[in-house]
Parts: sequence; structure tokens; C-alpha cells
Amino acid sequence: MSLTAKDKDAVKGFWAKVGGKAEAVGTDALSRMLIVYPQTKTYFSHWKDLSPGSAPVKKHGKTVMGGVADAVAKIDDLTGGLLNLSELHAFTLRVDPANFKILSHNILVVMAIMFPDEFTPEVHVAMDKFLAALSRALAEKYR
Ligand code: HNI
Repeated sequence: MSLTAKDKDAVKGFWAKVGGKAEAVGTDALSRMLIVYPQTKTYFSHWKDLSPGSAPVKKHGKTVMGGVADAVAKIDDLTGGLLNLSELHAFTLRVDPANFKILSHNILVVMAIMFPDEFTPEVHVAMDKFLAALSRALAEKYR
């Protein structure tokens, strides 16, 4: 189900409001993923401390949301725009693409908690579709 112009506007409008807190969102979403889906820890075993809010989790939470911000900027061509990131996750990191949906789910949960007023049902469906399209673009090189 592709993103409509209305979805894209909703994503960009919401991101303009919350983008400044991307590091906090990323840190909480990553912390939740590692706790709620402990199998994802295997990809980060080289980190010293995987506990919620730890330095590596904070740093990577910011990195991941930098990737999301990049995807918002490339919302009209996610597959092309995220090609390098897809290659990195597929070939170098060998991340099972099922995990993209898992992290996306946690990002939605955190956004709903942190921005109750801005996270309207319309924004919810647009962000859900956007993160699904982002996950699909990241899974592109697995085919
Ligand atoms: Ni992901 C590195 C973005 C999902 C495991 N990841 C990155 C980087 C970005 C990024 C950006 C840094 C690339 C670089 O160094 O140039 N990752 C994203 C985005 C999503 C995502 C936008 C989906 C919303 N990554 C995942 C998932 C996992 C994952 C679901 C595993 C469960 N990513 C990694 C690992 C690294 C990584 C591992 C390298 C971390 C490190 O220590 O360098």
C-alpha cells in the first residue's frame, strides 16, 4: 500500500514537530526493542552495555533516527535513497529483515507516548505506512 500525498504531508508535518527529539525517540525505541525482543541483542553483542539508555544504545538510537530523518527527506524515493543502507544491513550486518518491522513498531510506540497530542490517528496511519515503506526499502537488497 503506497504512501499517498496526504500520508507524505502528515509524515513531514509530524517530523517537523518531533525531529528535534529524534535522539530521545531513538534511544527509547532501541531500548524497548532490546528488552521486548531480546533476540535482537545478537546484532549488538560487540557493545559493552546493552541496558536501556546506555551510552552505546543512546549513540545508536541517534544514528538510527538519523536514518529515519534521511528517509523522510527521501520519502519520494525510499528504495533508491536507502540503497546503501539496505546493502549495509543485508550484506555487512546480515540483519534479518523481520527485525525492521520490530524496530518500526517500537518507534511508533515511543512516538505515541512522547507526542500524545501530535500523534493523531491520521499521523498514526501515515507514520505506520511510512515506517513500513522504510522497512521494505531496507529489505530491498535481500531479494
Ligand atoms: Ni540499523 C547501523 C539505520 C534497523 C542493526 N542502522 C545503522 C546505521 C544506520 C541505521 C543509519 C549506521 C550506518 C553507518 O554506520 O553508516 N537501522 C537503521 C534504520 C533502521 C534500522 C533506519 C530501521 C528503522 N538496524 C536495524 C535493525 C537492526 C539494526 C532492526 C537489528 C535488529 N544497524 C544495526 C547494526 C548496525 C546498524 C548492528 C551497526 C551498529 C554498530 O555498532 O556500528
